[in-house]
Amino acid sequence: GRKWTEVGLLNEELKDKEVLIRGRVQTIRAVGKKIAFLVLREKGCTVQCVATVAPELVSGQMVKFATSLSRESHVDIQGVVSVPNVPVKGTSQQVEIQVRKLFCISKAVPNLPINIEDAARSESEIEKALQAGEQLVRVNQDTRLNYRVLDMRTPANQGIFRIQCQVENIFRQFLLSEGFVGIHTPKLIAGSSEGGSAVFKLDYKGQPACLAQSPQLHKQMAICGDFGRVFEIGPVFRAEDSYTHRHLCEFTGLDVEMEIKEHYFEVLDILDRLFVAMFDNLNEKCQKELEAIQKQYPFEPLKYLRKTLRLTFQEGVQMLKEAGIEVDPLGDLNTETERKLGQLVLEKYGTEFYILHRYPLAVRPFYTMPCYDDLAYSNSFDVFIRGEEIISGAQRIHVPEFLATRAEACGIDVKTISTYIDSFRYGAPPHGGFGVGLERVVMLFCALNNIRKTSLFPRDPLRIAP
Ligand code: ATP
Ligand code: AMO
Repeated sequence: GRKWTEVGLLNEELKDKEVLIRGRVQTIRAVGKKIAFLVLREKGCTVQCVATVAPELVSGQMVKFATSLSRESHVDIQGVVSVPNVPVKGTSQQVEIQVRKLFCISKAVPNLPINIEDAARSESEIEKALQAGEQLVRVNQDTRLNYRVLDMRTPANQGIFRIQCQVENIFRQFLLSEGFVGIHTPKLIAGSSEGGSAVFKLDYKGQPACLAQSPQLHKQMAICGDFGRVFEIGPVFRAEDSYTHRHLCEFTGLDVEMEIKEHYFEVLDILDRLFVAMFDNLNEKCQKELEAIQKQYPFEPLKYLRKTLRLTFQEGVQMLKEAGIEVDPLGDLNTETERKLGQLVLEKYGTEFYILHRYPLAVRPFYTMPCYDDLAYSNSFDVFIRGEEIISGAQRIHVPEFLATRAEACGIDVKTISTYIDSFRYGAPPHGGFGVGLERVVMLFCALNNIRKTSLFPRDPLRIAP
């Protein structure tokens, strides 16, 4: 069979070699009837191809055919690699292809709803172009999401979803190397797993049921089943009723649950090493992807410490107080005070990634273990990147009577979770864990302003298609 070379791998070492490449027509420009310049794109990488009319090379008809191709059509090009004297502007690859043969594999319609080049521009490039009097359409978020298949083709989006895959990959690899077992828990369940109202209700063959708001109950049951340490990567459903920059109705949860011997800090130790390893790996192994994202959405690399800062909730409240912001020491932080605390932590400790622990019990879910020394607080934590929450976790109550009491006190219909509570009646080890929102990790690592940018097909209160 014939062999195709990836556009991203075309370089000077292939000079004078004949290659076969497949990709999309990003742009075409004719110079008279004798030359056509065609930028071919594959997986976000681009190369300039030149078709020049010459005997035994390319016919005039072929140049005409090339210039008739619509943008985004899929083509095969056979040609010879050359190194231009002046570097090509605007392509990722620095070599050129002298076209010998050109085949159209699949045509795109001539009027695309999104122009990929426009969709790939940064805000400052758009401003500059507009000032220079260029005609261009700013591609808004809704248009991008309506035509996501086109939007996905920009280099930044290619980078974002490859990074997302790598986050998931590191999560899995790291936990496997620490003796965790990957599990899958049901997404159709009888009752709400987190309490609260943000639950999708449905009819399960005549019985009331919910879409799981988290794998919380079943990951704990796997601990009761002696798996010791488990993780899950799976969908999470939340019937959020407001439209925000960081809430989706369906997202990907990265969940961890583990036995502990003495202290919930054992969970934090795993979390700490996992995330430092993850950030190191992304910075080291995903440079190309990060650069592609940076080009469209410039951001400062995340500042994080070798050993993650741990502050108690009370210390956080005190820092806010010293900055003139009063918050309820037994209440929760809101989006604004979380952001503010993020700034204060950055100024004082030089990190944009930190753990806040010992939250007031009243603001945590029913399964959270209170602090042994002060029942107003709990063995729980949230983790923040750039002042926004990416993780929640805690030590759990493993005493069934106490668990039932707490569930009732939190207004949960204990009947709907009786099999969960019963799991603790056959001897249950002390345990704890945490849940991470995958889309939030990618959004905040790259300082993106909207979680819809890091969900391939986002589901929010206003959107269930495409
Ligand atoms: P979690 O599901 O763990 O609670 P979260 O990021 O939604 O994750 P919360 O503790 O619920 O965190 O909320 C923190 C703050 O975010 C709230 O005090 C509130 O200001 C804001 N918030 C949370 N949920 C919503 C929502 N659906 N719409 C608008 N704002 C919200
Ligand atoms: P929590 O409800 O805080 O905790 O969720 C864990 C993490 O999931 C992400 N997240 C979301 N991401 C996108 N859209 C949403 N609507 C959304 N809601 C939450 C956040 C959050 O930190 N069972 C506990 C975890 C545990 O204790 O193990 C839980 O679900 O990044």
